[in-house]
Amino acid sequence: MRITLPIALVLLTVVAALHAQETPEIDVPLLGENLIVNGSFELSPVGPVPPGEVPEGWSDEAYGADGQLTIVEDAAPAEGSKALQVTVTQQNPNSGIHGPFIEIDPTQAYIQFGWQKIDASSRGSNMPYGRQWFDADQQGADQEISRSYNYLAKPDVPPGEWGFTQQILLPDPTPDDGKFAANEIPANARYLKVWALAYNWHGIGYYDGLGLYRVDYASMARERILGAMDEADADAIRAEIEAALPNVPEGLELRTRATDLLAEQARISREAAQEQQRPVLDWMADETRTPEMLRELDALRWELKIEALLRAVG
Ligand SMILES: [Ca+2]
Repeated sequence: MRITLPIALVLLTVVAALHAQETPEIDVPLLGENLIVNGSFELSPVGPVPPGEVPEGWSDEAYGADGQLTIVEDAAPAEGSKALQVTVTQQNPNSGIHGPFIEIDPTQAYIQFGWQKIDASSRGSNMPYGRQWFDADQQGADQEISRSYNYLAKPDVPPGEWGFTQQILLPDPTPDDGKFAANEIPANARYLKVWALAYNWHGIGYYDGLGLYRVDYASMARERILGAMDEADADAIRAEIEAALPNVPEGLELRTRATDLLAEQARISREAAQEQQRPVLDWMADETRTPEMLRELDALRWELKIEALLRAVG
């Protein structure tokens, strides 16, 4: 059957809407599968998780506590039917789950997200949800363990309501200073473990819809860079400059500058258009440089015109 274009567009819109419902507030393109296995806890039977065990896909109960985990039929919006319940008490104030080692590429971008809730009867809360980074030997990415993990911001919702939280993780742009921000991937990181905890608190908390995905940073950067080039009419400016250059004598600073700028514009366009995988920091450098480069290109065009006029007069 041949699907006409308008119908195909409608189908695409429906698919996009369904996807949007699954991950309600994510507006970046994702690549591949969820790197967290059983992040929605749908693979686990309802009921208490036996002491010493964790839900399928997870690695260990945080703090080696003794059976404070339960799978309940109380899912976050559009997250199936089940969620993880974590109960912390004055006697056992710490629990939660650690995921297994997940291999990552520190030059790429990721997003971590999830739903959290605390029981309507619970006072206060402390449910740190985040990750620990590990190096190629699966040792903490920082020798100081407290500097090897970070948490997402907590959702701002009242007790009894599910709240969604997300964080985009980008390569550390300054790996040599020995520190990295909460949303940065340390340059030596090759693995992470997801942490979904209830810590130093007593009450009942819930986790559901936990996700970790590669972000398709290239497609966003490509659109921004090539869009800026189109908007500035870079091809037309380029053609004008190329046409004017033969009239500029060799050895003139203006000529060197024009040649360099044309080469840079060509490189950024070429690399933005290609499909080959590039480090996110390279994309970010080109995104930052493009508007300034386009301004310089435009200014150069006028300098060349003035130069040509002066020569005609002189
Ligand atoms: Ca679920």
